[in-house]
Amino acid sequence: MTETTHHRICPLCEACCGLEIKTQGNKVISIRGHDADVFSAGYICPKGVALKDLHEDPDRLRTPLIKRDGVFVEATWDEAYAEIERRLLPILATHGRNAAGVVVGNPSAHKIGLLTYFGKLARALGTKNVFSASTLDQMPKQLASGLMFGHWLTVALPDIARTDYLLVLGANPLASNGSMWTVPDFKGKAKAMQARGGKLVVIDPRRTETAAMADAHHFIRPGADVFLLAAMVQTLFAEKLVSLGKVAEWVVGTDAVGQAVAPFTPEAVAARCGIDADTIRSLARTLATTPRAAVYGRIGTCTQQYGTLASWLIDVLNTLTGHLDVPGGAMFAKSAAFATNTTGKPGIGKGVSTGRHHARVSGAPEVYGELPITCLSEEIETPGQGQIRALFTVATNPVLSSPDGPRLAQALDRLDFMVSMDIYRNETTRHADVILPGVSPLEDLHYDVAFPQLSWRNHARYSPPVFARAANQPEEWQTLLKLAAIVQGKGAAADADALDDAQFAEDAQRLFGEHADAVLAATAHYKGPQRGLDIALRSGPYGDQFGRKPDGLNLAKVMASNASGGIDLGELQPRVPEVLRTPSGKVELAPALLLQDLKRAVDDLRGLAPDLVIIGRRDVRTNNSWMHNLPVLAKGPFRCTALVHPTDAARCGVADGAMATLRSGPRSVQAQVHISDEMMPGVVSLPHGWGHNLPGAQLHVAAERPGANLNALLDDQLRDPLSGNAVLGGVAITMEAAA
Ligand SMILES: Nc1nc2c(c(=O)[nH]1)N[C@H]1C(S)=C(S)[C@@H](COP(=O)(O)OP(=O)(O)OC[C@H]3O[C@@H](n4cnc5c(=O)[nH]c(N)nc54)[C@H](O)[C@@H]3O)O[C@H]1N2
Ligand SMILES: Nc1nc2c(c(=O)[nH]1)N[C@H]1C(S)=C(S)[C@@H](COP(=O)(O)OP(=O)(O)OC[C@H]3O[C@@H](n4cnc5c(=O)[nH]c(N)nc54)[C@H](O)[C@@H]3O)O[C@H]1N2
Ligand code: SF4
Ligand SMILES: [Mo]
Repeated sequence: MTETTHHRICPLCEACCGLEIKTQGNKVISIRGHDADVFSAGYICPKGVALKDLHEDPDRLRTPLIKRDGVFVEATWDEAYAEIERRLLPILATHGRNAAGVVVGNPSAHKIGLLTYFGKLARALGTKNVFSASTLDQMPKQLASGLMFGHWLTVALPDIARTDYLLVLGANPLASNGSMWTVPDFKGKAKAMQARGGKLVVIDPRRTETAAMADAHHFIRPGADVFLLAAMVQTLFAEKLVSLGKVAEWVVGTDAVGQAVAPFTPEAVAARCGIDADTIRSLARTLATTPRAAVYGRIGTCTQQYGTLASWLIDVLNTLTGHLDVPGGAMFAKSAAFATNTTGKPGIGKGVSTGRHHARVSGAPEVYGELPITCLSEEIETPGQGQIRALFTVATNPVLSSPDGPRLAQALDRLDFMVSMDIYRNETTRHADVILPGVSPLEDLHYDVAFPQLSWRNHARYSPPVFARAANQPEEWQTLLKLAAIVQGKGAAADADALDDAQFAEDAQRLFGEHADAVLAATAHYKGPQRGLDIALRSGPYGDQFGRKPDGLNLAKVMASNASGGIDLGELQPRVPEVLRTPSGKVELAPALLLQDLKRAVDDLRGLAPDLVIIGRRDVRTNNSWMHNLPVLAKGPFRCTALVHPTDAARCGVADGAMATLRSGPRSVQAQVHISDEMMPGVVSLPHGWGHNLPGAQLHVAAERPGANLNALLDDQLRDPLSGNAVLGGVAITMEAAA
């Protein structure tokens, strides 16, 4: 049989590496990095290779399942849709729109069909009970960026190719391959920076893989980044190091920031963050006096009670030291498609706001159209008007990925009806009444919607499917349209493609007015996400404008570049003021919401350190909660261990390799101890996404070494009040040898 070569963007993490996949018939022969890829240049990690195992995994679902008398039975797609219509519509009719909830998870960011069509289901439902993994992750960064720059995805990114100093807080890109910053081969790029004399400095309660390659590493008390960052800002003002540089005329709020951080002297914060005052001053001075420098913070700075403040102060530092929007500093990508900061009037906009509605039970404000996922259990449990009785989960496993998973598992059993779109019967989907399987990534076309907006370099790359789908398997966008049609009372027999055409006609009218017919005619040979992508590319900043700029991009051109590694659109370019979408047309350095919240941190300056706190961890061979079933990744040393500093191990009486019981309030888990001086004393690290020993899941490989569920220990009531993001680190625990 002949061998065929395909090129495909890896959908497993935010690095978006270009892969070269060789196949024979319906078998994957090999997967390696695509050397010619204009963006990732051949880089790959072990997970990319695991796409073969994912595609071939016998546990991966290929047929809809309906639960009958507590047991899942295989069903046709028509039967599954009919069951959903039969059971869901009476709930909505009796209890109203908010009786339905929807949760969407991480893999949807890596599937264009899920990402661009999930909203159609949510809108069809018309519920305010919309939740996602964003409030377990980056919502603080999105809110801070939105308030400062005007849109939720206008995020300042280190220009690593040209910088000479990179300060990293709460990120471990050597394991995670980067996040809210698409930067394949971070290690190679950081080494190149060091080779030209640049410095990498890491702030982390653990001496991580990234910290180990850094020029300096400082332990920080978990959750205390806001104090360190505010004291660095205070130092800039106190030592007259503030110099906004090129963006000065576009920044407002500098003086207000100076006043707000006045209480945060390095001496005042040193004990609170575990970093001495001299070090704090020196960090601020180096940042201010290095011409090309940037600060980057990620999940460790978001998943804490001051997540939005910490995310904001990172860009305050970038701005006050003259590093915003200049080469070698913190810059903005210019995406070829789908970026709100390339549409509408350049330089001004509506900005972002929160709290258009509130969670029924907790009163938590809506942020970016969502409520905090940590409100989900109580919204299901608490009786009254608007109680969630029916739930859709789309590519998410919150029983493992969200705090107090055991409580959520119990809540899911109280639902009247639950539908999951997923590829596994796992810890969450076992609770569903109907499971609708998604396609394997190798059977799916792809273009990244979000990540080019966060990329270290501008690019446009498209992936055709490697394999054909089974004849009866719909694409995920078609499934979402079907569900939307059912909810809207159009019936389970509605034709998804016809619904899609009607939707495009409506959107084109709104977006293109008198040119709508021409746009529809020019793109009529595509359907679904491909059509949306062609329209976005052609009307985008590099687009052919439907023929008015013949050299510009369209989908056909991006498709044609697949084998040669995509289209390079060059290094990041200065974009202020054009990138801004704030109502003032300025970089808002001192948003009122944030200054107000900073008072919380002032009150907490003398907060006491608990004796022992827990944080999370990632390993390059894992991915959140769902790749532990792939043999090529699951083999090797056991990764779900609790890293404990020797002094804490001695104090708590736990031994290396033995099991320990970790407790927080009424919750507890048992985990295997690994004693390590990588840890800051007083801090224990345990990865999340484990705990594959729950009945009713079908994950044979993962169940062999199930591990402990970190989120069984965490409290779903702990949130950053501004963004609604869960607190996943710095939570007080106790530890003892397991009985
Ligand atoms: N304690 C703690 N908890 C955390 C974190 C932490 O650091 N500490 N990190 C948080 C973060 S950053 C995130 S993003 C969340 C992630 O949490 P989730 O959004 O729950 O994502 P995953 O755990 O990756 O689970 C993905 C689900 O999607 C399914 N899936 C995979 N591929 C596909 C597909 O192609 N189609 C469909 N339909 N389904 C698919 C998988 O089977 C699985 O059920 O976890 C969060 N939880
Ligand atoms: N291999 C692998 N790659 C992944 C994932 C995965 O599960 N596995 N998940 C993907 C997802 S969904 C995401 S969101 C990204 C996340 O990407 P990263 O943000 O790089 O995530 P982590 O590797 O968890 O690194 C977070 C670091 O923060 C530190 N930390 C914890 N608390 C604090 C604190 O209070 N302050 C500071 N300064 N540091 C703290 C932790 O010790 C850890 O080293 O990774 C993505 N990539
Ligand atoms: S770093 Fe690994 S998982 Fe992430 S995109 Fe690249 S190959 Fe895939
Ligand atoms: Mo994430």
